[in-house]
Amino acid sequence: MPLASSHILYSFRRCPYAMRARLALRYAGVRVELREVVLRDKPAEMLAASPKATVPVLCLTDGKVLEESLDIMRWALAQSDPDGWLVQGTAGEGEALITRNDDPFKHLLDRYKYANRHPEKSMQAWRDEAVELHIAPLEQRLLAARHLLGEKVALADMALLPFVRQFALVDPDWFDGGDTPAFPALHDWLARLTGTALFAKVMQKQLPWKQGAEAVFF
Ligand SMILES: N[C@@H](CCC(=O)N[C@@H](CS)C(=O)NCC(=O)O)C(=O)O
Repeated sequence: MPLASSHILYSFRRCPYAMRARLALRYAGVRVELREVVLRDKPAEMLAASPKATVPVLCLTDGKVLEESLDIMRWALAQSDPDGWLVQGTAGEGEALITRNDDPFKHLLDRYKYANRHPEKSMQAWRDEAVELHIAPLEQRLLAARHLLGEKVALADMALLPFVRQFALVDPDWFDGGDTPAFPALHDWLARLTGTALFAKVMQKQLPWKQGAEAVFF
């Protein structure tokens, strides 16, 4: 494959994995060509670079391909990490949160979100499990500090943010809880991190990419 003149990110606006990759790339100030993908009609160019066929995929100008969102985040922060996302917390603490998020919590989140496809438990029972596993422990951390690993934003905050947002949006009335949210510290953390210019930027709408279309830079 010919080497490209800029890095290329295959992405899908609402995918939480692609969102975390875009958050890190934008924060690090890495310029990429953004190619919005339609998941049921993925471009041949993306599939040729990454037969695994999930977004995000980052194709670097040196020919390397990163096809895991966390690899893209870490690569972006290795280019530039102005606020020290990589240096918060103790070794392993952030990794443990991300592992719990990406594996058992994501599993429960999908069941809570699409409870009609998983009738072996009620929607509320899926939610209760997700709360016990992940949401309540995150609340405990945020009662102690402004972010998950301490006062400052860490990689773990941004890696978890799109998934916690998805959890909140399944039933916003329940999550927002009127005047008193069930998880006030998490509610506040989510509002703060989604209220930033960075978040607004990564959620900008894009038309799906087609070969020959004018490149969109991000
Ligand atoms: N472990 C991957 C997971 C990526 C993933 O599952 N992305 C979903 C969209 S949110 C996807 O592309 N699924 C394939 C499809 O829907 O065809 C990562 O962290 O990048």
